Amino acid sequence: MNFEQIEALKQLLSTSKRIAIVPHKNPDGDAIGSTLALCHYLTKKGHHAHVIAPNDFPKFLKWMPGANRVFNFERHNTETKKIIAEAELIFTLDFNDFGRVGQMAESLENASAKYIMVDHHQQPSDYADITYSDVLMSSTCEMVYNLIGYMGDLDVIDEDIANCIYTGIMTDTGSFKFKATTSQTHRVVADLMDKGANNTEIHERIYDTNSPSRLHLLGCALKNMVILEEFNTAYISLTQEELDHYSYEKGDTEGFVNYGLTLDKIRFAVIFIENKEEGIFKISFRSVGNFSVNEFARNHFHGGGHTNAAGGRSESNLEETINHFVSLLPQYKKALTE
Ligand SMILES: [Mn+2]
Repeated sequence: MNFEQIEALKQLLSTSKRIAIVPHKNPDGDAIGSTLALCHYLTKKGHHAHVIAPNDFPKFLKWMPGANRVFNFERHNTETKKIIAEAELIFTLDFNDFGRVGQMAESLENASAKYIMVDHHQQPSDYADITYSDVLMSSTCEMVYNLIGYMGDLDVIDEDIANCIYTGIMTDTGSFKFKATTSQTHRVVADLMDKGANNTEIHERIYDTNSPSRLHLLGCALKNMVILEEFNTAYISLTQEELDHYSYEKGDTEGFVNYGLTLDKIRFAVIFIENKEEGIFKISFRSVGNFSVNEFARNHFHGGGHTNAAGGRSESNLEETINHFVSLLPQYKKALTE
């Protein structure tokens, strides 16, 4: 944040406000961690803050402090619309375009609140009164830590806030290994541990909570993996039938896409997951190096994200979707193989 933004935000927060805090649809660890951390912080500062998620979030995040008070827009429609309409400030975290909140977009567009965006994805929209956008940041959680610091309040960070921020940084950096992990990220994490973040426990609660059916679904996904050596690319598909067969629950396919990248030489990994209810294939793209999956997803699959991690979707059936995907690869051969 620059000096003007910091002063403007300090001014907005100088008196008690009604505040809504919103993560993107299908919130992940960073989205839930950052919104909860900010909510705890603002509440401690005397504001009336609520987290409103566009839809439900995975079970492995439900242990987080405050998670049981997160409103689900789909489930508490009337109540949440009222909170949004009456809010004086709305923080949008870990996304930068109303296209990422699904059905909630209309309520946000009609809100009279001032908007504060905190986000690390590329190409932010310009809806916010204060836009704190930095694509070099490891996570929105690291940015929330910075924001609290800009407000001069690092000493307000308690164990709950530290646990929330730690979770988002850990999940968004693939446990501190992705390129956006800086020495400063580690300094932040060190400070969070000093403030009570339970690193070992968080890791176990996120990663060591597999159900047998999830591991069997992973087995199915890995069996379905197709490797296109010519393009250093690997892709996985999962149909609704397969998901149902392995009693799929929200969050079960989290991280599956990354297995492709663990293969030697593979630089581009993709997973296509059917959602019959929405009539789409949800697609996740991952890459290593300079190949921008953000651009690939934006140009071909109605999506976007970061250089090395992005999402998209297809409304065609599996065969057409895969054929289309494979037909695109030759034009990227140079970028994928040089
Ligand atoms: Mn994030």
